[in-house]
Amino acid sequence: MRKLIASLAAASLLATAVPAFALFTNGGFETGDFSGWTLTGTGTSLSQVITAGTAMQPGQTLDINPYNGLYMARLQDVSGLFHTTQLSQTGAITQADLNSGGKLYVNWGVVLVDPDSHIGQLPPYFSIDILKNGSLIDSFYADASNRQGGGWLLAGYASWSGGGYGGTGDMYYKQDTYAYDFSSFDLGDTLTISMNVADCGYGGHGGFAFLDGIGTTYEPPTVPEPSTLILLGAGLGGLALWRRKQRK
Ligand SMILES: [Ca+2]
Repeated sequence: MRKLIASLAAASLLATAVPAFALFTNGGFETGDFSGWTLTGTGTSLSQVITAGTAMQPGQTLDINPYNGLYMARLQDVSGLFHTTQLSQTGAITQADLNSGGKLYVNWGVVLVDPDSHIGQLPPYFSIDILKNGSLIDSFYADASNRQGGGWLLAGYASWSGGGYGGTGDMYYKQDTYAYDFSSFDLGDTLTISMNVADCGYGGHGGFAFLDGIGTTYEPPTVPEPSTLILLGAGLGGLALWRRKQRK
């Protein structure tokens, strides 16, 4: 029986893992490392593949766990000092990719420190670039100035110093899914994705990004919404009350 369950589990893993990330290798970081990806920039050594047990950054109060499976990538950390870091991979479009609906998905999140201190002047940011056969074809950009785009949550308070620089301020977090329609691509065209995160341009305010579920099948991120947390809290509270009543 145990053998049967194990083989069923393995079969279902294969069934879901292969089509989800057909375009890219290790699109969910489930190898536990950056295999298949190219990591470049000045924050390379600050970046790692994290699990639910990975320690939070100093000052971070909102725990951010893998969006899909057991692992996800984190680019950079809470420190400033002008880091910029890129994670990229190039894949050739297969028939399976075209059959999948022609969209590329990225579950992303980013924490940006003190985004209002110099609005419009080199704030920390997150961006995604798409290249077709080596030429830039789409760019997505996010910074937290004035909570651009909505959906930003307070994630803690950063207080960092080093190398003659320092930065303090609220840490703002946003999680979303980026979707790119690659129906203009033909079989065999190459698609390069480059995901970038940068500290502010004055050396103080850090930015760090989370990436998971990168592929041609949408994998909903497992992120508890604040409203879900409240409902869960209410549910647990109700259960505790019911238990207390049962005991009497
Ligand atoms: Ca994952």
